[in-house]
Amino acid sequence: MPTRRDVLLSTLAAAALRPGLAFAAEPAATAPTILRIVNRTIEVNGRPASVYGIFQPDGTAGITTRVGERFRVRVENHIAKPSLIHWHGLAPPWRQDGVPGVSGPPIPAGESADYDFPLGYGGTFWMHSHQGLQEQRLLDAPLIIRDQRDIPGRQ
Ligand SMILES: [Cu+2]
Repeated sequence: MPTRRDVLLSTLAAAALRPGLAFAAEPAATAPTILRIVNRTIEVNGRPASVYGIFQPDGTAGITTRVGERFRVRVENHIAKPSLIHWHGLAPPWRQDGVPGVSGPPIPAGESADYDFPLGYGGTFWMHSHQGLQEQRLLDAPLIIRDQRDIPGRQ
């Protein structure tokens, strides 16, 4: 049975062989990936520390997706304060850029916001809050966009 990695690599290989064709079709609508802004406790020097985090419902930190997919995400704010997530390294429409007071208001406690834009390039990025000092309290997570460079033997 092929693994997700096998499927991803074969898809990317097909895209590399047929540049301009593989990602030309409009992808079918899919359910958004849920990202929850949450409180969590970690251990620092043997003592508990209250910090934030960004996790999918299955516990995955942040998101890993690939070029050609849409960035279709719903951010749920599960902390008691307003928050907003900036997609560091991506180039979304400016209203979806996640900078409070610039691209839009923060997400109030208990509410959510939806994001949907195409991913035109790959890379290893991160997502983080631009609200107050939330980033310094670990309100951040990986943001990985795979592309043909993930195919072994290619640069
Ligand atoms: Cu940033």
